[in-house]
Amino acid sequence: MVNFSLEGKIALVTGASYGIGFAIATGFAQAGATIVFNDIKQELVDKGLAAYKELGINAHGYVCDVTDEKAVNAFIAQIEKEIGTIDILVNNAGIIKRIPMCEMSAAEFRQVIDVDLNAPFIVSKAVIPGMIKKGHGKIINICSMMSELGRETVSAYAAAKGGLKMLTRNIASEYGEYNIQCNGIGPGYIATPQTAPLREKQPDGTPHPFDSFIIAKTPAARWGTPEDLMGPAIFLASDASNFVNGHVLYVDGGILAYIGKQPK
Ligand code: NAP
Ligand code: GCO
Repeated sequence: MVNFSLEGKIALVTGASYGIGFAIATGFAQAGATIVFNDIKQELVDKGLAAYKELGINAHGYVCDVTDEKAVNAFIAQIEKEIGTIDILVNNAGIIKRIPMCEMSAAEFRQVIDVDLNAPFIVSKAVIPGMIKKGHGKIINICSMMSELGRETVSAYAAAKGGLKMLTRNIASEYGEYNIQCNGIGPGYIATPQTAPLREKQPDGTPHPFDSFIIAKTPAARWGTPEDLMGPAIFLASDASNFVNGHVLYVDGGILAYIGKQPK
């Protein structure tokens, strides 16, 4: 019997008070996992805890900035002491800055790289020793369409997500012999707070041009929802994917396969 269950597993999903991380953590809980998550602000951790409770999930929430290596190491040690060794890590926390490259400061570029690429390195490095001791582990990095494609104004984000794809492959290569699988999920365009500015109605009530653009570029002709990512994440977190390693699973409604709707 193929095992998709996460019973008895401890899953850390970073930045999971809401959005994609919250949906993935909810799916993991439905599959039997114990949920641990973090956010930068206590008020968001509290909001997240309440939201999980509303779904009958007793999650463990902590304040931790994933870019702060010292704080992350203390955070992981605290989880291992209070809850147990982490079986599943989802590097979900992320930011984006939509600024034309020549108008973007180096500090702004570095900030995106710090959260979207350096932090997955920092958190994975803190979690892997426990996984080695335990004899198994699952690391899932939340990549992006921008791990494969560029577009105007997202240079830092695309560089980070392209790097995250290669960090995924490198962790898979370096730690596969310890029965640790590291894969990526590449969501398409998903309706969350991060993409809200791209979906805002125009003052005259017509759709945002980017909204129409994505609908034309997606064979499914719709934006994805965070719930669309739950099943793929459970698969990559479960024993059902123990021979899948270094792979980025694109959950994009077919965007990467499609040239885009031909103009009528
Ligand atoms: P979101 O709604 O902006 O949520 C991002 C989460 O990350 C928030 O909880 C945020 O907390 C947290 N976070 C940001 N910086 C952090 C830090 N330094 N330390 C700890 N937590 C931090 O984003 P989303 O749409 O759910 O996206 C989640 C992930 O999926 C990101 O990696 C994103 O790049 C990726 N992704 C999104 C899409 C999409 O279309 N939405 C598509 C592909 C990939 P605060 O609220 O406190 O900042
Ligand atoms: C953007 C969007 C995208 C999505 C996602 C697509 O401005 O282009 O925010 O980057 O967030 O990464 O997979």
